[in-house]
Amino acid sequence: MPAPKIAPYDRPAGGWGALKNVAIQLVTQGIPLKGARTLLSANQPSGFDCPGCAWPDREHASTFEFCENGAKAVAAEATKRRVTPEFFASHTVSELLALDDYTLEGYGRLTHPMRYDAATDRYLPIAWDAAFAMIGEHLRALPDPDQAAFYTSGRTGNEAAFLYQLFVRQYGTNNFPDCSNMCHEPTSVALPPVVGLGKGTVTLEDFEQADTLLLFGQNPGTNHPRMLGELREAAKRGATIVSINLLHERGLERFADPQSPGEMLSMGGTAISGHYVTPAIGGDFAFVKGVIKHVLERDADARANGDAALLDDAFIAEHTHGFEDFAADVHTERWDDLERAAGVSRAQMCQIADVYLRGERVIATWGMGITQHKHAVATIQMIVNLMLLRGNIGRSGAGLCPVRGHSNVQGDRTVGINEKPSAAFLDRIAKVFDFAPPRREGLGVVDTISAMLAGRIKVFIGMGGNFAMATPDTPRTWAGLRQCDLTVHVATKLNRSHLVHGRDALILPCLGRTEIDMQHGTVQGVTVEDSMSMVHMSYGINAPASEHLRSEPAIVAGIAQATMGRALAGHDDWHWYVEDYDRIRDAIAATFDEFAEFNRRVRHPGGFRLPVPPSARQWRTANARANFTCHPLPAELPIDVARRQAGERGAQVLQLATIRSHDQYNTTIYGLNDRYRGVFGQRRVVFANREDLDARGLRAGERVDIVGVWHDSIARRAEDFLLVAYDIPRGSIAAYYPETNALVPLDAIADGAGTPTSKSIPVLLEQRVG
Ligand SMILES: Nc1nc2c(c(=O)[nH]1)N[C@H]1C(S)=C(S)[C@@H](COP(=O)(O)OP(=O)(O)OC[C@H]3O[C@@H](n4cnc5c(=O)[nH]c(N)nc54)[C@H](O)[C@@H]3O)O[C@H]1N2
Ligand SMILES: Nc1nc2c(c(=O)[nH]1)N[C@H]1C(S)=C(S)[C@@H](COP(=O)(O)OP(=O)(O)OC[C@H]3O[C@@H](n4cnc5c(=O)[nH]c(N)nc54)[C@H](O)[C@@H]3O)O[C@H]1N2
Ligand SMILES: [Mo]
Repeated sequence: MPAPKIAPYDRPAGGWGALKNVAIQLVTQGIPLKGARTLLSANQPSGFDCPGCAWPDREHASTFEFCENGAKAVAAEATKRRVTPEFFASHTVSELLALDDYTLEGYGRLTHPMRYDAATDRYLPIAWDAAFAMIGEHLRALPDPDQAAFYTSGRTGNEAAFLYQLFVRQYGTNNFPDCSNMCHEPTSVALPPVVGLGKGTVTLEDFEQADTLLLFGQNPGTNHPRMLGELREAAKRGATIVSINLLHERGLERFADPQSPGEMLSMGGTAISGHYVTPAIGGDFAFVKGVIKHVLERDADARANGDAALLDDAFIAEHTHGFEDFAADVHTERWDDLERAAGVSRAQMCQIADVYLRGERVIATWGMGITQHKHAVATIQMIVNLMLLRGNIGRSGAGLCPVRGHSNVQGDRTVGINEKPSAAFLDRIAKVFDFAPPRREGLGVVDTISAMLAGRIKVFIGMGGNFAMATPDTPRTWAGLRQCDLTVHVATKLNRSHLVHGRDALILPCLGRTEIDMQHGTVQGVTVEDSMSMVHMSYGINAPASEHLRSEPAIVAGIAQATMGRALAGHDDWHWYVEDYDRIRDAIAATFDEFAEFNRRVRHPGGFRLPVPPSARQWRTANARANFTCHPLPAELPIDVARRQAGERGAQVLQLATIRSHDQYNTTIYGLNDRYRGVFGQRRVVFANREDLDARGLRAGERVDIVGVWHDSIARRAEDFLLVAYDIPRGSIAAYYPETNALVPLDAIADGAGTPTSKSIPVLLEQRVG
């Protein structure tokens, strides 16, 4: 293990470092040769969809796209290491709990279904059928199906997800907490009323044609590395790229493509962003509004001078609603207030407005830096307002691009993982499958945890993911999980959620996407939907990590059969669906018109694109128009509320953004470096502005505790972090997730979306004593 150090990084993102780190990962996972072969099948026509992220690829093309972090995700799944019954026999759960997450996942792939045994505090092997029977007994014993919650993490393919929601609805609840509740939920809430669909409107072809890109709050160099290829091409052909980010992320500044011999040899790389804006945490809302204000002012000037209008009047008149009210609302905002809330000068807002006005084809992208805030929904709608002003939605080279996280998080939602299903969808389910699905709204992630704490959720089933670590208010979440009668996790690798368990607990090991899924003697593929609504097939190529693994669809069918008996209308045996996944896809096609002829269309090379009406200027909103929305600056910013609540220590309060290091995939830690940010051999670091440290009598290199400030009296503390002086706006600090989740209050959520405000948590820094 390398000695911890802090050493600033000044080279481009990508480059030789990326190649070297892939090689290190393959060796770490014990698979240098198999791993290299596996990597070559990622996103290939007959290979698997990369489980790394949801960024689309070139039609599952035949050229290999190099991606360091995709390679890490693939290598982590193809690892040689195994967690066997012998492993569990030699460790009590209490012993395992004392280990860190990096160590837990490092033990490798789970091989057998396991059941918790309280007498020995160990997991013991259990036969699949016995495990299913145990789940069935628990579920049938509940007095009310709403006492069970069914979590989904976004790696699950469409087939498993569809079957899962069908079973759960037949069982009788809409309790579908989903990783997207913590992720792009504000996008899914913000977009439908304004453009008629909760998804992005652009394709990769639009990226090829855009002349201006506005990148809000996302770090593609780490989290969507293949996107850097698109940005590099755009920069090379002279497009203007504007990054709006709390931090100067290396990948947004300069990128050397490992597939470009020139860039690799010169060590130079391509400059990406022509403009870089660093708002204060949560300042994007005011920043975008300021940009809009200048756009409107310049347009008014142009008209007054008799010059051509700068707004797309024809588009606004024909396609939109609410412009007049919106413009009046923007007019009332004062520059002083916008500057203070944004942490960006008026001059810079005007400069970016001018860039926007020069653009003929503008794309706006956004990630977690936008969604994980109290005002996330309003911020996204403000970005839409900006785009509508010049008709930048629904024509080539322009549009909205929320950059999703998990590789099938969008698809899971599309096929029915939704705690607030529409009436139309439920009607269709009722008709196709001939049963009465529950109509009550179900629980999302945060509400599930509250319900657990109140004793109203007794059975928790997790289809992938790491609920105990990914969620807010860690000690409270753990208390909630521990009061359950039964917790079940379908997983590929050991993680902490398996150790923070209910009275009964099961770990059900499943195939990963890189593995061959054989059912009834035939190789099965699963389908996924990427961030740009492209649906395609994924076939694993590796032998399963253990002969005892089952596929996710098979596990769902097993649970459903054991719980419901032979009750499914249409086909009375759940296993029938699993014999041939085409049958599940036919059921999906019967349920959703947009999946008509699913099996035929998905076998086209590259798959097919689901309908995205706003990309053709068809607005499926209540008034059949795109809508401008008014959102005034909040009377009191979240940070000011926290300062007031902190009383005499108010002036000391900082806002914490919890972010991903380069060596992690959400709660999975691949390594202890965050190379581009200059952090090596450690994760417990907190990035802070030097002046903020000085003002608090703190110094870089000291160790601190991060302490929560919230309106309730619950003590929240994350201990022992190294202070790193960093180029970050004053008042803002950043540290890695999931270590900091203990600081995120359960009720700190995005208005209207319920997403934990993981990017804006009010905290104090306390020097550690001793
Ligand atoms: N290798 C790898 N790939 C991943 C993941 C992973 O963990 N590892 N996770 C996957 C998932 S599920 C997701 S959702 C995505 C996440 O991908 P991102 O959306 O890139 O997520 P984060 O790393 O959380 O941080 C986002 C960025 O927001 C910036 N930021 C923080 N606060 C603010 C703010 O208030 N305003 C602005 N403008 N910027 C801010 C941070 O500096 C950071 O650059 O990636 C997916 N891909
Ligand atoms: N503070 C803070 N909290 C956050 C965030 C943040 O930025 N800050 N980000 C949030 C976001 S955007 C998200 S999406 C969530 C992520 O939350 P989750 O999706 O719950 O978490 P992951 O870490 O992605 O889940 C990892 C586990 O999934 C299992 N797994 C991996 N592949 C498979 C598979 O193919 N099938 C099955 N069944 N299991 C598999 C493995 O056992 C692994 O341990 O976290 C959220 N939490
Ligand atoms: Mo995510």
